[in-house]
Amino acid sequence: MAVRLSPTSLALLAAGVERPAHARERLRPGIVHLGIGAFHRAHLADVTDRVLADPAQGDWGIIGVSLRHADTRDALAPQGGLYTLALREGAAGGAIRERLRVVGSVLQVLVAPEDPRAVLERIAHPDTRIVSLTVTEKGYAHDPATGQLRWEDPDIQHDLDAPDAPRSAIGMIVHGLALREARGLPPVTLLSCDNLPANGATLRGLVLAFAQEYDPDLARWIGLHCTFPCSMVDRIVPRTTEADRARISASLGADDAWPVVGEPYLAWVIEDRFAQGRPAWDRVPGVRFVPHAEPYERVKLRMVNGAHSTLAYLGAMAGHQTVPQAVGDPHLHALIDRMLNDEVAPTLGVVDGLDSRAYAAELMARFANPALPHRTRQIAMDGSQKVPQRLLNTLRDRLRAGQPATLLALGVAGWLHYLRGYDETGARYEIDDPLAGELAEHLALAAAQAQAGPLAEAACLLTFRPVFGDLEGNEALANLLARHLGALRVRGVAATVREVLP
Ligand code: CS2
Repeated sequence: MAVRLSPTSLALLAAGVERPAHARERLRPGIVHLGIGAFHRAHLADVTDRVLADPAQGDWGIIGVSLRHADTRDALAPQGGLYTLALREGAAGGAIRERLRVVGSVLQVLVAPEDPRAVLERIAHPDTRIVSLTVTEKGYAHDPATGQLRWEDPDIQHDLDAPDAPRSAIGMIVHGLALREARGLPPVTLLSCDNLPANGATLRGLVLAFAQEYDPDLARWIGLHCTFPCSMVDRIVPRTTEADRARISASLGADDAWPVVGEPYLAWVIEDRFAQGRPAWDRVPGVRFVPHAEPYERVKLRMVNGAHSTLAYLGAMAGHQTVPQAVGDPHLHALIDRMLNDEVAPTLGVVDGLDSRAYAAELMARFANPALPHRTRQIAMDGSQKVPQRLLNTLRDRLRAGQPATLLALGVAGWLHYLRGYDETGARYEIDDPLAGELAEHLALAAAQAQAGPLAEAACLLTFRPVFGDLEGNEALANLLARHLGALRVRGVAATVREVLP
């Protein structure tokens, strides 16, 4: 049996595998990270690990927290927190290049449901200076259209009365900060790394709303002393498969129970507002500190994620399993290219150093990466939480300015069409979305309106407020959706795309 990846087996790994350059026993944990999934392990944890090589940075080790499941802890604990990051891309002659790097910045993983108090104590530990988050869009328990806290969320309700055993990320943060404040400890930085517009400001609004309800004095302390920098992260990180695990373990020369796989590309732009210092993350290529991250976030959400979701919905409906397959479809390729250059890029404003044409071209090449068979259905999940900032904000700007938004509307129609639960080959799938129940009811309501014509159906769809918000009643959008939905249902994705492209 092969040896397990761990601090003691590091020396035995295959030549060419990059390893942590720090003495692990000297590291101290300065960061608590909520939501230690693949995304986090492929950016913040990796970047931090590189910086830890400098002994002066040695107090920025990471304590990871899983808010739901024990699987990451169970995989990483026997490995002393070590795991492999595999960066993959296509190489000449159809070959695939894979670089392996063992990451050693994660010192421990806590599983919140098993011991929520341990997480609170970690947030309230004197060594903790940053609490970072990748909890995905739905982890914020907010209304995607307005950014307001969903008070009706059962976990939020629960957490208001459970200062010792919160379940939600927001509850965990507020109750952890309450301990800090009560103990006279200094404030911390709350760093959101999720794909939300103005993610720091959004997080701040949610934390303060919850804290205000729980204890207004605490809300005042948090508002005055803690900082919530916005950040934009860009790296494609598909879910690790069993084949990845087996292949990586074989090349490593040791078993890694849960490696992560991503693209070489990395961009991480962070507002430099930290309550108690920060790691020198910008020593790593691709990482920058800036005064305002909002313009970069807008580019990323609208270009990368807007295109990704459009490809995912239309691609999945056309029967494409993966993003490289979807973008290899000449119709979808042309659609995304036109959507990015004609409809999205003009909404971005002037962003320092951005050449939107080159950015779009690079993005298409990233999507086509043959070494990353990213599942279209993985990206398609949680549409209610993603579509507003990925497509609808852009669309809203276009419609307000009286500019065409036909292709963006096709992306939105692609999502609505996807919600029917089977693709053009007849294959069925589950709708994985926190609002799946409400959406199903609303779709049924809209379908009943369809007797009065496609426009009546589309107008009814736009009354789904958590997603469409103030776009309810927008006739231009209702017209576009009615047309696209009709075409997608009757003629399918390929014909619809052909028809909309000039
Ligand atoms: C993807 C993102 O799963 C998704 O919804 O669109 O995770 C995407 O891969 C990253 O944001 C790229 O930076």
